[in-house]
Amino acid sequence: SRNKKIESYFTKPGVEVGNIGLSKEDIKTSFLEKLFYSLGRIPVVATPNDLYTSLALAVRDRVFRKYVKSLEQYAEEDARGVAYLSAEYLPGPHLGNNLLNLEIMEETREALAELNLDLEELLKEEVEPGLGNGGLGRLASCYMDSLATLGIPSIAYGIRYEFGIFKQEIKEGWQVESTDKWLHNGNPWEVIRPEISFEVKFGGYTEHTRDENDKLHIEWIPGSEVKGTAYDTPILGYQSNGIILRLWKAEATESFDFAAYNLGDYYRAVEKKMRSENITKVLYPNDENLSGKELRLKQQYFFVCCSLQDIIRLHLLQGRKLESLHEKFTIQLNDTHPSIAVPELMRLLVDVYHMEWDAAWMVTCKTFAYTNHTLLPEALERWPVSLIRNLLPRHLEIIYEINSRFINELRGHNFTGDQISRMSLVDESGEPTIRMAHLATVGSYMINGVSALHSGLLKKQVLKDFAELWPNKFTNVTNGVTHRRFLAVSNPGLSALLSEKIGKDWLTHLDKLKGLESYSEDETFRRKWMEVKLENKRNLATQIKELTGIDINPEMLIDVQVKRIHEYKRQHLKVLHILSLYLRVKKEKDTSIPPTAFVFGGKAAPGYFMAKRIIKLITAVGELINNDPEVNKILKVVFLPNFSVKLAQHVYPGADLSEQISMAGKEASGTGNMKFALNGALTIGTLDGANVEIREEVGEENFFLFGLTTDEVENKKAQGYHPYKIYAENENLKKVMEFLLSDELTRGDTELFKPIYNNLLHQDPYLLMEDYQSYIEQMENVYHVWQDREKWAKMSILNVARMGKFSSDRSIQDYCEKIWKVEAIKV
Ligand code: Z16
Repeated sequence: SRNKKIESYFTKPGVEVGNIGLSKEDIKTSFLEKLFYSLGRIPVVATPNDLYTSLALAVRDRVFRKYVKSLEQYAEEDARGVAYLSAEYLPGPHLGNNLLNLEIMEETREALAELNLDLEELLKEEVEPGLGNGGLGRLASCYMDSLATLGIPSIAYGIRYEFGIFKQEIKEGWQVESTDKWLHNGNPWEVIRPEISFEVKFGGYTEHTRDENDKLHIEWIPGSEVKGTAYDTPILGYQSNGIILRLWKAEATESFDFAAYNLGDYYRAVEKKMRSENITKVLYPNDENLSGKELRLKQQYFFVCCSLQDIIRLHLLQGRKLESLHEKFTIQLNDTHPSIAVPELMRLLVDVYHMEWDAAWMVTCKTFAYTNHTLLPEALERWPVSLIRNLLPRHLEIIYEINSRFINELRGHNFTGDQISRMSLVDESGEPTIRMAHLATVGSYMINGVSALHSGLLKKQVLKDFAELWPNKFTNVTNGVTHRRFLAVSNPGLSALLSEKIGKDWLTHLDKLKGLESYSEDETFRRKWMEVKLENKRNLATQIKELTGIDINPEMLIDVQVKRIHEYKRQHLKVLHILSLYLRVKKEKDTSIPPTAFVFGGKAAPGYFMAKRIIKLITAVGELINNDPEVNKILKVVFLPNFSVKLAQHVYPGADLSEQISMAGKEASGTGNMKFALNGALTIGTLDGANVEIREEVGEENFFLFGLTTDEVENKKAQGYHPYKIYAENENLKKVMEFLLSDELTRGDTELFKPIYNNLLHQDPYLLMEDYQSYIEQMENVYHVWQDREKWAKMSILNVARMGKFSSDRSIQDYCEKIWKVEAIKV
């Protein structure tokens, strides 16, 4: 009887429980009900957070209504589905997005206005979940948006960090970190599922025994246990389905508490509890770098273990056999962070469910698919064998078993000893470590990179031997972004203009933007286009003023680089360019440079010395320029503190120029590049990551290209690269470099930028010296085009018109077709 449809629970056909109508009156009533009966508040004493929470709860009811319908449909059709495993998510604020997806933005605005409340003010109240570092976490959230919109049966699993990515403040020009207390005001979007909880074991040892039939039984006797409890957040698609983001929080298990209580050791029990909860306390703030810390491995295993138990529970709940797991579920590994899932699934199948090894292995490597997000050697995960032995002794045995079978297979294929030791899951060149990318590759049925260039390099570099062994296991899925959040929600001005010209279909079919192309020749349309941009620039200038106190004239060229601070991304190359302009204005009294505001934003990993220096360099250049009346009419330099999804939504719409200037071969894809172009910014960039494909789509005449290609970089390095020589032979570059050590910039602290100076002159691993001249020249070309605003507007329109490919809807469709073989079920 619990199997009946949602509708049949309601007394009158077509009537649903609760007030979940979508009219202005419904929303108003719901909002007040939440304020009175969920929060126990009246308007005169309600805080802004009370008002925001009431609205969020009212909206959440409507989101859940959509979600339960999707759930019912997915269950009924017994469909094949996707489980997405990611250690990071960056959903951004939920409220605005949900209002868009429910199509009640205007109704809500009016409902609140009738109560003398301003929707914009309430939207500002939301604190976003910063449960990721950057691109990888944001990509996972874009994919959830598209999975939901397209109606792909799916669930996303991750970690409910109590503290997300640190909050960044700038003090005396330096980055200062503080903890991100995102749950401080409560979280109206999540629902705790106390009964969806699983035990996770750590440490101890294994016992191998043989039964009377000489069959081997292996038991893992753990040293400790924790419990993971599910917290669900519904993520709604546009006009359609919803899916769940299920995040695990670590707690103490009852059994361990109980044992300690019995001994009368209350404090020891409480301490255990605290130690258990530590596992999900805080996100590791490193992107593209390893921490190598035990707690990080614990986090990875913890969420993987809970998620796999949950997947198996869901599978068995439908009355299916474990032998068919891979037919009903495909599990996507977002980088190697969840790759311990490979031995964990083997352990569950073999040790817990008593499947034979071969059968279990067949299921396992037909279940997983692995996405690689980087080629940077320092970012490729390796865990010391000793650490795994201590924390996960059974998993180490399983990894060794997988490896020995794999190596036997290689011997059968006549691989050389060299090749075999290169491909082994165990790196024995130094302290023995497990190469997690190899583990993920061996345990997966498909492996993909995140742009055409990156997928190609993956097969040529990091996984070369594997690509030769299994050519058909490798593919590319170019990243995409959700244009609903990053255009429809964050740029209402441009969205309205688009819809006015080509209708609203672009919200679900971004290709429809193609219809805009012909309007690039229409002068009145161009004027409207420029007006919308100017309005967005005013908005950004207001944000900048609020956050930094710096005045920006919205008419200036707004030139933006926002992304994690990393040497390979070359924020300091941008600084060298700014200094070259500064010297021209200051020393040569050159007044021909078009007024430009250079805007930076992004976090540096707290332990990354050079990245933190680069922030100080940016802010020092800003201090110098912004306070110099001879220069500050022409140039401004801004460092936006605490870059986040919320802030990003103000930044992309207001940008004229997008800086995508990483050294070729280093940025796997980039996704900011797509968000800028989608909002009408032109790009100056290298042939790196998805820049290559963006340029292909928008046309080379609409893209400012500079710098060496991947091949040229490789050759240059092979021949022996001498940055000092380039410096010595380029007068202009020399002056700019020397200025890094000048009193004007360092205010007498001569050591301040020496680390950057010395690094560039003598190592320069990311070829700033090499690419400097071509960057400066291409920036001159940017200025040349900028002087002709009509031409700039044309290029801007064509950029937007040709961005269809970079919707995450297309990426998810690619995953479905090339990898998952999953079909949409629309409600
Ligand atoms: C990350 O954000 C990325 C790679 C990685 O190994 C770790 C983290 Cl935290 C980024 C890539 O740097 C970027 O190029 C790419 O667009 C993004 O992942 C999504 O694929």
